[in-house]
Formats: sequence, C-alpha cells, structure tokens
Amino acid sequence: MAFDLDMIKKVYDRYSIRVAAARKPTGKPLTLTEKILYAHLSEGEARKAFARGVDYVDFAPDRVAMQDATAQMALLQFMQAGRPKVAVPSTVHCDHLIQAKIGADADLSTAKDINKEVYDFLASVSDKYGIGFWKPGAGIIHQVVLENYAFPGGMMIGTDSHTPNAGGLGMIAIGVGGADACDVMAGLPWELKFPKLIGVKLTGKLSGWTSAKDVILKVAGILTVKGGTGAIVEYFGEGAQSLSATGKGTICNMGAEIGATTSVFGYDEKAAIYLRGTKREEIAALADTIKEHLTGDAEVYANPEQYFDQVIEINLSELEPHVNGPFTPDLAWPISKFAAAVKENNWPATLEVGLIGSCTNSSYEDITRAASIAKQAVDKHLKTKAEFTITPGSEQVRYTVDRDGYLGTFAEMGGVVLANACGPCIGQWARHTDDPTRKNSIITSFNRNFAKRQDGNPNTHAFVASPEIVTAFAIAGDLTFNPLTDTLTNEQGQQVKLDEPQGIEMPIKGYAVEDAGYQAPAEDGSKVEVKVDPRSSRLQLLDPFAAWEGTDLNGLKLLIKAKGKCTTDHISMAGPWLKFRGHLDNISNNMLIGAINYFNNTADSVKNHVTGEYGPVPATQRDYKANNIGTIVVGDENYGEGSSREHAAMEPRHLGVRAILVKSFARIHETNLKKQGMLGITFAYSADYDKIQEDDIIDIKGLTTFAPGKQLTVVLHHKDGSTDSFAVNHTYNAQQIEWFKAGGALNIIRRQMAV
Ligand code: MIC
Ligand code: SF4
Repeated sequence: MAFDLDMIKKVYDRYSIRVAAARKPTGKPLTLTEKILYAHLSEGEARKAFARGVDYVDFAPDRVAMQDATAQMALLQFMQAGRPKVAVPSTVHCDHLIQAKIGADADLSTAKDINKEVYDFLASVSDKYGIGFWKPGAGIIHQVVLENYAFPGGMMIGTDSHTPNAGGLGMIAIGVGGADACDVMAGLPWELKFPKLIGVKLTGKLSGWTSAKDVILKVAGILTVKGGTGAIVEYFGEGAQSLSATGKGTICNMGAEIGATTSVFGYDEKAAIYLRGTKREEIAALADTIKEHLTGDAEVYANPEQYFDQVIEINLSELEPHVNGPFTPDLAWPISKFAAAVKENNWPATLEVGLIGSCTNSSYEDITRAASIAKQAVDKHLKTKAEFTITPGSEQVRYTVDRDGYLGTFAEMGGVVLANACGPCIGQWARHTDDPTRKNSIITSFNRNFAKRQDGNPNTHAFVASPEIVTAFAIAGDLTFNPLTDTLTNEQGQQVKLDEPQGIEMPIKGYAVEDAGYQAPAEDGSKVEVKVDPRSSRLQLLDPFAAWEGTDLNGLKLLIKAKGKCTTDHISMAGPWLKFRGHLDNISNNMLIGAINYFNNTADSVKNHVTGEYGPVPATQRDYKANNIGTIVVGDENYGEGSSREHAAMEPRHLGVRAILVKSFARIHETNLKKQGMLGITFAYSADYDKIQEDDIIDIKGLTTFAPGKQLTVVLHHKDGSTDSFAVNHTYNAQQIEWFKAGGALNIIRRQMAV
C-alpha cells in the first residue's frame, strides 16, 4: 500500500520548470489550479503555450482510483486494451457492494458471500495488471485515498464523482467514467475541457456548532447543483488555512454536488500535519521544498476578482450550521430558519433515522465531534428518539476511534456501527420500516439526498448536515429542534441543553490499524488468469458497439421526454441494481426507470409507438431494438447529474437509443455519452424542449458534416402533419467526433491494437 515516493518526486521535480513556463507568456500571477494543471499537461501539450480559454487539453494524471461498482466496467474495458500492466499507479476499492442490514460484522460477511464472484474478478484483474486491491471492509475509496495516496500538487482521476475529496490535501482529483480511467491506465493522455475558475475566499474561523460541512452546504446554496459545471473551485484565505485537512476533504468531496469539475485547497500547515499523522512525513518534507508552487500566488489571493471567473466570500466566524434538502443538496437552510421551513413546507417533522459517516464525513475529527454530542445524551439522561447509525470511512479510522472509546459512546447512545462502506448512502440499506407509504424524514452527514437514494422510498425526505448536527437531531427525534438554542426534556423530566461539540483533529495516540485490508498485486501478473463465466448474471464481457452508419439519423421515435430532475440515479438506479454493474445487459433493465415521463407525470411508463400501449421504459426500448427502430431521449437541465457511473450512458447505447437531447448536461455524464459513441446534444434555445410532442417522429440532420462548433438540426414531424425544426448544439471536438463515428472510443483502441 506504500505510496509512490519516486512518482511524487518526479512530479515535484517538474514543478519549477512547468510553473515558470506557465507564467512566461503573460507574466501574470497564477492560481493554484493553473499550476497543478500545467504541471500535469501531457508531454505534447506542455510544449504548447499555456493559454486560458483553450478548449480541450490533454493531461497526464499521476494516479487512478476505482471503486468496485464502477471498476467492473472500467476493467472490463481495460482488459480489451491489450496492455500487460497499468501505466500509472492504480487501486480498486471494495466499498459500494456491502449492504447495511444488521451491523458491521454480519453485513460484511454476507457481502463477501453474495459478491464473491465480483470480488474474485476484481482481485484477479488487479493482480494481473498491477493494481492495488483494497478488500471489502477496508473502507470507502475517498477516505482510503486521502489517508494513503493523495498528495499536494498531484493529479488523480477516479471512477467516482466524489474523487475530488482528495482536494483537501491539495490534489486536483477528478471524477470520471470507467472509459476515461481505462485510457489513463493504458498510458493514453486524458482530455479535459479547460475549466473556468471559481475562487472561494474564506475569512474568519469556525466555532461552536459550525463545521467544514457547513461551508459546502452554504456554497451549494449559492451556486446550486449546476453552478459549478465546467469549473474548478479553489479555496483560499486565512479561513481556509484554519480548517483541518479532513474538513477540507469534506468541502471538496461535496463540490460534486454543485457540478464542479473538482475543488482544491493549497498546501499548508494543516496538510503537513495530516501527512505526518498518517505516516507520510516524507511527502510533507518533499512538499515543503516546493511550497510556493503548491498554493496560488499571493497577488492572486490579494485581488481574486482579477484572476478568477467568479469569486465568493464566506466569513467562517458568521457562518451558521446548515441543513440542506429535501430531495436536492442545494436547498440550503441556516439552522435558525430550518424549523420554520419544515413547518411551512409540511415536511415530516419527526425524524426517524440519523446517519453519520460516509466518504464525506467520517474523519477522526468528525467522529469525535459527533461523539461529544452522543456522550451528552448519556450523561444528561436523554433518550435518543431516532435510530442512529455510523458508517466509518476506513478501517484505520474505525480501529482508531474504537480504540479511543468513541464507538462505545455511540453504542451507549443506541447507535449501530455499520461496515466501513457506502451502505445506506447508495441505497445499500435494508431499512426496517413499518409503512413505506408514510411520508418520513431522515438526516445524514452524506452528500446526496436525491429522491429514493438512501432507501428506495420516494416518501423519504432526506436532509444533509454535519455529523454533529445529525447526532443532535437523532437525539431530539424532531426536525423543528434547534440544538443551538432549544432545550430537550430528559428522562427525569428536566429541561437540558446540548453543549457545543468538541472535536480532536488528530488522534493523540496516533492512528492505528491491525489489518488495513490491502492486497498488493503480483510482481509478474502475466500468468494470472481472469475468468468470466459466460452464464454469470453479474459479469459479462463487452461486445463492441456498432459504428455510425454514415447517414443522418432519420425517423427516430421518442422513447421518453423526461421532466425535471433526471440524475444518474434516475437513469441507472443504484441500490438493488448495484449487483449488475458488471453485466451490461442485465443492468440495462433499470434504464431510466426513475425518470418522470413529461406526458403522464409517471415514472417508468412510456408510450410504445409500435403497439400504442404504455409500458416500462426498458421493455419498451427492447421492443424498439428488436424491431430495429432508433429512438431518442429528451431531457431537462443538468441531465445526468450526480454519479460517474457510465452505465447511465452505456445502457441506452446498448439498447439502441441513438441520441440524448437535453437542455444541459452534467460534465461526467456528457463525457461518458461521448466515450460510448452516443450522440449527446443540447437545445440551442431551451424553450424548444416544449415543442417535443409524444408521438413525434424525429430526424437529426447534419451528421454527414459533423464538425466541432457546428450546430446540428432537429426536425420534428408531429402527428397532425405539421413540422418543427430547430438548431441544436454539441460540444464534440474532432477526436470525440471520431469516437462517435467509430461507435465508441474503445473501438478505436481496439482498432489500434489490431495493427
Ligand atoms: C454516488 O455517490 O452516487 C456513487 C455511488 O458513489 C457514484 C458511483 C457509482 O454510481 O457507482 C458516484 O458518485 O460516482
Ligand atoms: Fe460511497 Fe456515498 Fe461516498 Fe458515493 S457518496 S462514494 S456512495 S459513501
């Protein structure tokens, strides 16, 4: 599990030259983001002048991280790239497939049993191709990466949208689909649209009930779920330097919720403390030698408006704790206004479950702050009203907080410790409920709260807050309670108030762990055999997608016009479907089942234009496929928001959808569509969305002259014989157009292999 010191040295060695070259053309001071990006331009690109505003740029990331639910598809693709070993250090983390039901031990052993085939597959592919393997129980990808692999000034990609968590240690870490990971592991450059820069200046200092989580809950409220699209968010200022590295990780992690490409903090004393505390003194010492390159230039931070495309300022001393939700992470409520919002909106005030932990908030500091509240419940004779669960982010954190007595405190309060895994965060939660039709509330310290995400129940109102606020609410069992001002009645009938949380940033006795759960790959993996049973329901080797036929797409039927929010959870639901992440045909049976049909306001019910009947989306699409009829999916704003799962792009491709036409796309999903050879286009005028009628026959014109920056045309043939025609935009560059023509990027790699 050793971090790669030689690799880090090499990265640091090129910093001075690269940063000087970046400064040269204009002499302008540089942001941290620009320095890291420039230091990671791939060789060819680095020779070109560094210019902001250029469109797509090729990068050479230092590392790749993959979690089990997305690694299966990433590695199934990599296996076809014909390379003996991965080109950059890479790891696989088994965290998403463990279902939370009873508690850590029982759940983990059940998971090992039911997921054996998948774990064995991932372990043997890792062994063969030189990939580090973190076994089930080792922890959640982002926490394990922060503790072991993240380093200031580095660049990483990961097949999970919360990969930016590593920005807390000064790394540019970006969430991608498996096909992108496959390219980087194959030694190919990785392309990214050059981002806009958003600067967040933090002044003041946190105190009392407010924590790092509240910074990002506030930012989400300001920027909304699409405000960070195409941007990297750089945090700076004295307030930033006062935050722990893990607190910074929380902020960067949840930057995914505003659609940001990633978020980053500069290297500072807090980062050095964390590196030393996690037994990486050598990295801190190395980083110290190039400190000035691992933060933005002083002139930039003194006059941020001149260097960032947008600047937000937050005074930590005035920041209130926040609660965000329900159903979307950007509905931000300062705690002083939350009770009124609950009443006004008629959200269920009784809190049924409080859940803390996850990749976002399970640091030592988080756990100790939450435990300081839990302890008061015991000491002040308060009976915890809601159910309460704790998901530690890694075995190292779990072992350490257990050693220091904090898990015992939670148990006394009535808490249940779940496995070191995603569990309830991604619908892997066998929640016990007496009546699923009842409107109910839960609150978590996770990051996402889309409808149905945690327990599959559309009646569950999920809110997001810091672990200490979640703990306080769980004790009160009431969302109209304000822990900062209100009292609770204890078992002796007395009115008691909760004191402010107290946390410890780094364990005084240091971190400890008995078995971190890491398995190193074989030195020579050439003899390792990777088996995929052709009868398996969980794994399926990939067949190439068909190339473009060379003509316009005419006569498409409308599969669905999705209304409102259509996240990757709506397109390819997680929870019970996670088990099919390695089997494209089986998982395709969940395609778009969560999307709301514009014409009947119902999920998973669309008109089959062959039979005239309404039916489920996947079955309807399979019918079209069998009849060789092309279809189109129409969607609203920020289509594909959320996860990095490329299944949301591969399923429609596999089932014969020809194009996705929406008002706007979330970044990762748009790239995933392009990589898989799907046509992803946007309305030039979003009002044209209203012109799409249920029985339309649709043509997409202009594909024979498909070129970067050139609009395509959509023609609608309505049922009454009239037509509408309008321009649509796309963001394909020349290379991406080649992917489209070839039927997917992997087909090009396959072709190159064949020569
Ligand atoms: C999520 O938080 O939505 C997930 C589950 O971690 C996803 C990855 C996946 O769908 O497997 C993500 O964030 O990318
Ligand atoms: Fe896992 Fe949830 Fe984190 Fe995604 S957000 S990696 S599902 S804990």
